Amino acid sequence: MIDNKKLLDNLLSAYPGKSMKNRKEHMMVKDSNKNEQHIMANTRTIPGIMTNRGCAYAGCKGVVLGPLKDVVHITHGPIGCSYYTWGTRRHKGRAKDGEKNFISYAFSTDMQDPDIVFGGEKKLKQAIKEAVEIFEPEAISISATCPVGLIGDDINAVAKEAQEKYGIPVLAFSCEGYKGVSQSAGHHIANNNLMEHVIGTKEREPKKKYPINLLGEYNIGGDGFEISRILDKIGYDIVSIMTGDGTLEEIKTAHTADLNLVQCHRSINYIAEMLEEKFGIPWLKVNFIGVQGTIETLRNMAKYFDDEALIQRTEEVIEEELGEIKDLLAKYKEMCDGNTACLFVGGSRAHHYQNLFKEIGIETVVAGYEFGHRDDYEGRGIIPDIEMTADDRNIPELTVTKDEKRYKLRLSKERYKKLQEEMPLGDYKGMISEMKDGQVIIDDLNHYETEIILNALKPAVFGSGIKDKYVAQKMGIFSKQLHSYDYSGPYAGFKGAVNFARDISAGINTPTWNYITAPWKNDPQIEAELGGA
Ligand code: CFM
Ligand code: HCA
Repeated sequence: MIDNKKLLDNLLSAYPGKSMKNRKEHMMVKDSNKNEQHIMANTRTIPGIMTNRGCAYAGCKGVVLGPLKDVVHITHGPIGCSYYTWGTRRHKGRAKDGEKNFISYAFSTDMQDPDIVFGGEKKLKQAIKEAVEIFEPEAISISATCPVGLIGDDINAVAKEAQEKYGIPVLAFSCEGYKGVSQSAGHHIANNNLMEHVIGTKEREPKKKYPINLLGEYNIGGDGFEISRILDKIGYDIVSIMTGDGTLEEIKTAHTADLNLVQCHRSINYIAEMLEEKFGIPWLKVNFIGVQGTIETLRNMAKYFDDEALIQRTEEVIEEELGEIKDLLAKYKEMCDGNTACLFVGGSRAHHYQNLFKEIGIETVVAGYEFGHRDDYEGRGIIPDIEMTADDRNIPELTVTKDEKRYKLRLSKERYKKLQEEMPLGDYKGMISEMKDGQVIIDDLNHYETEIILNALKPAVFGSGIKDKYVAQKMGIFSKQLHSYDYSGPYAGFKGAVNFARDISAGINTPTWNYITAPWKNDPQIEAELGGA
């Protein structure tokens, strides 16, 4: 049995003093005997370190805005930035009757050297003109990349002029990559703008009872399709999804829902909070990853709406769905049981997927986020406002002030309090509380640390992203991309759990890994540097 404290000490010992001190604060071994355990997060990566993080532009344009299918998303910047957010995340979108869907396109101003020298606004205006003439979109978004901020192009002025000229919303996002320490700042910028300019601008007649928004679900590999299938089957009225398979038209009406479900807390907590403050809609932390998580979520939702018929229908659907998957899940569990996983994903999946891994008998021994904040690790209750780090402070204050409160909370205070005791209403517990003693949590894991950890612990599966997948696989360790799901999915909900179990059991049980010799095994110098892998 490996002593994880020693493992971390060994890993840290290779760093020069200042870096060691810095990195030490970003890692811990869970120990429930300690009163409080804290972890440093959402701070700048040490320059020179190979991080998996992306930039504010990726978080704004790529993550939050990208899935909105009826909007032409123009990247104002060099073509590489646009290319980086084009398709690889696998957020899917299907146009319903009469809807537009521009998801498969990459729109960019393709800035060149002369634009940097003489300014790029002319090019941006031309790009908007072409987009309107050729595609006739419902709306346009403009996302700024690093050079735009550096040369001072005024995308807000261009957007305003275009909006007046073409009569459609043209939204400008000042999400230059350097605006924060990671994607996280970009989420905040996107959330603020959608709240300020889109949400609440159109009314909607309810289609059924129980109107809800699904926040922080981006339909990666079709997850949102599976979740919507279940919610439709029970009878919920989905007002909007932010933003997977979503449209700006639907988001305009989001203020008409009675409950917000928050799947990825990290990327959308700002909108959830603002919707509660401004429109009185409570939010519930949900988790549609894992069978038990899905069941618990559905039960909490039914309890929230407090309707016997809904509670009964929920139980019927759970039973029916379980009946369809249980034999297959049991079969895959048998093939995976007793294995271990290391998970390193953006800001919520390294937590959410632990449940699903457990359900097929796999224990997560190391987990971490690329860009989670401390509340994603430690829970919301514990963290006071000191959490605001440089990247948060660069962003304008929330647009909702106390005087603007227009709606009453859609529950009595007493009922809200009572429900809070039974479910994560307006609350999020974070990753650490659900991990076991001795397990390791590491923030902003880098490539050096990845190699040391995988070498020492040799998990059966490493759940991570494209930047480190092949490093792991060259070491003979199966790696499943938990960002894009490689080419698979959905993994959410009931049917998704089976897809996941199938893919993981195939990956673990293939004999391929026995035929691989890590390159450093044949190179004594690298072998020594890696500490005797
Ligand atoms: Fe939320 Fe996401 Fe994630 Fe995220 Fe992302 Fe993503 Fe992710 Mo990649 S919104 S924090 S910024 S769940 S793109 S769909 S997979 S890093 S863990
Ligand atoms: C992003 C998108 C990303 C990248 C994934 C990866 C995604 O943050 O820019 O590094 O493998 O999910 O596509 O997180």
